Amino acid sequence: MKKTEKILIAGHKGMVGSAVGRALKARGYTNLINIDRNEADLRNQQQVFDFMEANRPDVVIIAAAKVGGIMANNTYRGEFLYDNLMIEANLIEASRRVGVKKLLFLGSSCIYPKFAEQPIREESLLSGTLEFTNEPYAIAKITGIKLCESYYRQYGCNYFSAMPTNLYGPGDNFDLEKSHVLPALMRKFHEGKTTGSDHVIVWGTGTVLRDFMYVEDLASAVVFLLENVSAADIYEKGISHINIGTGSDVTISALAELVKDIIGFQGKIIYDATKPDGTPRKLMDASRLHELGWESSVSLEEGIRRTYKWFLENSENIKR
Ligand code: GFB
Repeated sequence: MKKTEKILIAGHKGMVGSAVGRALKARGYTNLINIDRNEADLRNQQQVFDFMEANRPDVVIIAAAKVGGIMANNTYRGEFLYDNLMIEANLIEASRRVGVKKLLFLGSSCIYPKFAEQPIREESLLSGTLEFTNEPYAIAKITGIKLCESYYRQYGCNYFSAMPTNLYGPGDNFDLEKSHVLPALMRKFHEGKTTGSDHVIVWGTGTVLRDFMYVEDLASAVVFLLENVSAADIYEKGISHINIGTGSDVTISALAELVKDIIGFQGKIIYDATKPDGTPRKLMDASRLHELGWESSVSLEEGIRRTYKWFLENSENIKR
């Protein structure tokens, strides 16, 4: 990929999109463009077509999506399905129409069956029932995977998908109802410490496991894939996408204890088992990406420390 390629990051303001922008700039890519909400609502096909016709990028990264934690997914089910379907369909079709040379579509580990064999290999896709709480989002992301693959098979488009594990880091959403677990715990323990609260509520039983990747690692994997992997490398292996994971997971209770210790909260942890646990485990098998030459490098403890430092430095404008 030439350093002068015009690269569109759809979702450039989000945690993933902004980290990818930083990683591309650090690698010397100078021709990055964005698509702002006031230029086009990504759910509006004509507005996306008009933007792409006018800007004609060489490369497109789809990091734009309606995202959230388990509660948001289970509450806004219609929006999670409709918005994500429209965003991906408009961007992928518009890219084809204007001849985008390479497109990378990002999804999530929730695309896999609730009880997929662990660690989860790419071949497990569509092999079983999805987790109910995030089924709409999962179906939208699976459709995006299949759209990229179908455009490769029908039109020869160099479009493929990567499925990251649970992500966290600078720029995350810290809204206590809509966010993912790690930012939610960070905010809860921080506020508990500053207010002198004697306890913090953690949702669920704390027994389920998650594989957490620091978003700067994810951004590094995205740049690696853009520079070293083509759609043919994926589809000719008989898979429809490639996993991005750290290779290790922790229980939610171990995560809570780690965040609590790093922040220095002295109170108790109380588990609210009336809240859903979701999928019992989502450990990604990232061996294919490792074989291609990429490994994650930021440990969970280091990632939490960096995120908390960012949280303290940006507390006045974090998304709450
Ligand atoms: O991160 P999270 O919301 O999403 O929840 P998923 C992970 C686990 O943490 C669940 C527990 O068992 C939650 O019950 N948890 C404990 C909490 N305390 C909290 C809290 O205060 N807030 C939140 N949010 N969780 C998402 C999917 O599933 O994973 C998305 O719904 C996406 O679509 C994302 O795929 C990566 O990991 O369960």
